[in-house]
Formats: sequence, structure tokens, C-alpha cells
Amino acid sequence: MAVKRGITLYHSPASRAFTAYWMLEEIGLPFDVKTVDIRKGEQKSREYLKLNPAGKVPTLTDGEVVVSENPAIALYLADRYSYGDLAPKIEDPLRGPYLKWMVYATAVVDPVAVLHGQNIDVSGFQAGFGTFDDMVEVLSSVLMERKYLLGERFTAADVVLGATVSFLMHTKVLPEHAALVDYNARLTEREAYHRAADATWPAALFPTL
Ligand SMILES: N[C@@H](CCC(=O)N[C@@H](CS)C(=O)NCC(=O)O)C(=O)O
Repeated sequence: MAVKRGITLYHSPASRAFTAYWMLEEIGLPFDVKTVDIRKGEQKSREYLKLNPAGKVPTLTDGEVVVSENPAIALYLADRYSYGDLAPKIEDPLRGPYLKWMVYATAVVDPVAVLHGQNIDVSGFQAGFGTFDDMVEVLSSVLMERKYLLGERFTAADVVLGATVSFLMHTKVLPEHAALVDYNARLTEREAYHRAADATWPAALFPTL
């Protein structure tokens, strides 16, 4: 049986799909883009829900493979197309922190920042993601000593966590801590970041997210 090939990203402008778009730009392979406009409710269409029952963007397909959730998309792409470069190899000791930061991005940074942005305080002891202040301390202390999350080396973890940090710096949810400001500046210098931003963040839509 013939195996279908070709990468397609289902995205919406001005959304978390920026992360997957940036990841694809870092990988540098050709990909198709299908717009699922979340502001028109297209993410809840019956056809799209077959790909992603959560009704959220992004979703990536690569031939028969269907992946959603930004860290999973980045892990998939890096392992498949940039193993040993954007993804540390399994035997590399940096593989541990690499996986940790991937998970930390959407298990901790994203939810705790959303709650903080809405002035909702939850018990850091009960919530799996802890407190906003602890998250800021964790990120700023590691980035104070390093260029990227794993040191001198840029990896897919910087795309996933970095996209969130960058958005939260832009919306001023994260404080202007020097380590975070400098990290964000390093990320936004990257050509792949710019290509993804130009393609997915129409200025007029940005303030509405
Ligand atoms: N945990 C998901 C989050 C994706 C997400 O929240 N996407 C938002 C756009 S920023 C969405 O699709 N919202 C539309 C909806 O929930 O109806 C990931 O990391 O990919």
C-alpha cells in the first residue's frame, strides 16, 4: 500500500499554532498550511474534530501521522527530521532536561500564566503547576546563566517554551526580568521565528488573543 507523504499544519492566525509553525520553519522542510479559523469556530467542525477531538489548533499531519499539542508536534518533528540537532539524542544527558522543558511549557508556564493574567490565585501546593512567582523564578534563574534552555545549544525546547515566553513578554504577563528580556531578544533574532511570525500574526489580530 502506498504511504501518503507530506506535512500539513492546521493553524489559525494569532494563536498558539505559531509554535508549530516556527518549529516547521526551523526544520526547513516544505509544508502545506490549512487555516482553521478559531474566530469563526472552524476548530469545532465535524471534519476537523476527526483530526483533533479537542477542537484546538494546531494539528499536524505527516502522511498517515496525526499529532496535536505543541510539545508533541515539536518532539515528533525534531526526532523525525532533526535528531541529534534540534532534538538531543536518547543517549545524550541533555535529553532529560530537553523533555522536562517541553512538558514544563504547557503543563506549567501556559496554565499558570493564563490564571495569573486573569488575577486568579490558586494554591501552589494543590495545583500541579505551582505558583506564577515560582515559575518566573525557575525560568529566570536558569536563563540568567545560559543562552538557551540547555546551554549554548538551541533546541526544539526553546521553540516550544520560547514561543510561550515570547508571547507572555509581548503581552506583559511576564515581568521584564533581564534574563527573560535577553532570552526573548535572542529568540526573536532567529530568521525562522520571523518567518513564522510574519505568516501567522497579522498585527490587527494580535491584541484580541
Ligand atoms: N495545549 C494546546 C493548546 C492549544 C490551544 O489552546 N489552542 C487555542 C488557540 S491559542 C484554540 O485552539 N482555541 C480554540 C478553542 O478552544 O475553541 C497546545 O499546546 O497545542
